[in-house]
Amino acid sequence: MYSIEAYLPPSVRTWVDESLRSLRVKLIDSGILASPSQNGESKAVTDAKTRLKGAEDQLRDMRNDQQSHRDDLSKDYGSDDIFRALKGRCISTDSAEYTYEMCFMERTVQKSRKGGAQTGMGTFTRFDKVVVDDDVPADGKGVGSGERLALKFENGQTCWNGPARSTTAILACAEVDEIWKIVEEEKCVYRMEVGTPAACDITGGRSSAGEDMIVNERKDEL
Ligand code: MAN
Repeated sequence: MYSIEAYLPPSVRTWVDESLRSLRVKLIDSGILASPSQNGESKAVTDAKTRLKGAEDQLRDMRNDQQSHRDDLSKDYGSDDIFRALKGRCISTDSAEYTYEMCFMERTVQKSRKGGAQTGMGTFTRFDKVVVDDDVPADGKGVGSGERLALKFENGQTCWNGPARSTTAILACAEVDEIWKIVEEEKCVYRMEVGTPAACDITGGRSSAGEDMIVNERKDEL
């Protein structure tokens, strides 16, 4: 093309040059030709890639959502799904220099009463059974003795020079949801005693593992 141009008079050559340049700009604008700043990719291809990336991100978010609903469904919430209704309900209490919070089937946290950041004491992993042997105080706010249902919260914030924080919340029958007591049994291993009406309804239903759920021996005492 340029070799032909060389034979053209200068004015015609300029006109041909300009026409070619404006055609090139139109092709780039309409996405047919790649602009030099687009790494050899036309605008149409770049737009399509952006849309694909957006759709992929959306799909990934939806898959994550679906997985968390599946995980939730596969967790054992006890007979009649009593515990499913409690999921996410939070109760808290002050003990020494901290406020402790337990959100049923979600997480436990420790917050300094003087303010500042909160410390994760574990996220809910499973139900467990623990055998306890305590005297019940006069106000009835104690786990008593026998086998009790417990909520395990694990993989919390790592303790300096120690394990990831974890909490065992032992449940006993009570009229209201309440944290009765919190002790740090070992460094960063916490034990909570929790009263909840949900524990009163555990009357020998079957867990998904096929084992008998715990019969709360304190039920008749109340
Ligand atoms: C914080 C709290 C305590 C814990 C120490 C460990 O002060 O989480 O409960 O024992 O860290 O360093």
